[in-house]
Amino acid sequence: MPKISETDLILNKDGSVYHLNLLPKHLSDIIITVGDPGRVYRVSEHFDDIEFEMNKREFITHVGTYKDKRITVISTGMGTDNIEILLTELDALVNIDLKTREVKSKRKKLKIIRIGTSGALQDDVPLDSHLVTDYAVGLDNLMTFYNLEMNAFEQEIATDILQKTKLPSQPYVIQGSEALREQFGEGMIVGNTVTTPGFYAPQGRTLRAPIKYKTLLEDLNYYHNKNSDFWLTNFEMETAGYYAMGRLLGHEVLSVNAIIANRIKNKFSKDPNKVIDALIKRVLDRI
Ligand code: R1P
Repeated sequence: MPKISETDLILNKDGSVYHLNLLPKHLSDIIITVGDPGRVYRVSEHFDDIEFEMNKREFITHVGTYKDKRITVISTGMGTDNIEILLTELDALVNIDLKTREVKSKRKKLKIIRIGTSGALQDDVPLDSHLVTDYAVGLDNLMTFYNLEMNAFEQEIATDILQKTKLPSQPYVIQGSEALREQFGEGMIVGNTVTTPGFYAPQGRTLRAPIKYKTLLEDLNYYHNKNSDFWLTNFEMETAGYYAMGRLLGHEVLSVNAIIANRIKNKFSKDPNKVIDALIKRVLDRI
């Protein structure tokens, strides 16, 4: 096995991975991730105890126990660039021998569940609902740097979206873990999530800066693949990165979303924390 160099895999003095600052012993079987670092505390306040805490940039980690189950919760900040770092370093913790810098011969599959917030792209996706992402559609450019393999259906949707909308380039389309959806998604709306490389113009918002794709919201709202009855249901900024990196590295990944805005009705939740807290509790009780 070739050794991975010191600059390809950067380790801290204590042997932990560079950005997450974690060691293999800090990972639970199912890992919860959140965007907002403050949300880590909203998850761990349900824990019976917290055995470990780490703060490094936007990556805040708490490890603790919930009803006899050990759980690691990590924040990521916003955007798929952070998700690339997260998934790569989590994978290194379990699938690379950090002492010899060699890839282990036996691969471990991680289970990762993102608890995020999101805006609805259809008027029948209610404000304050919970939505589990089936397919993610990435409008960001992360996958131009990886050899992601889409199956025939994902490829068809990717091509179709490019043809029917005025998007500048073809998105990547990728399904999340069906096994995790079975475990966590009961009672949630099943949707297809658009992941964008920004919050304002890339999600059709106009404040002061001139924007290029003035009909983006409308185009995504109207997009429909008739053969498969495929609609786009919501917007956020990480899910496609999770699903794609999960496939590239062989991990089970799921994204669940608190719908705190409806972009078609122009409505924002009166109490977003209530919707998020209910989603956190729902996930914790299904682990
Ligand atoms: C934008 O406000 C942020 O909120 C959404 C988007 O994906 C983006 O990260 O998710 P989180 O609340 O999980 O961060």
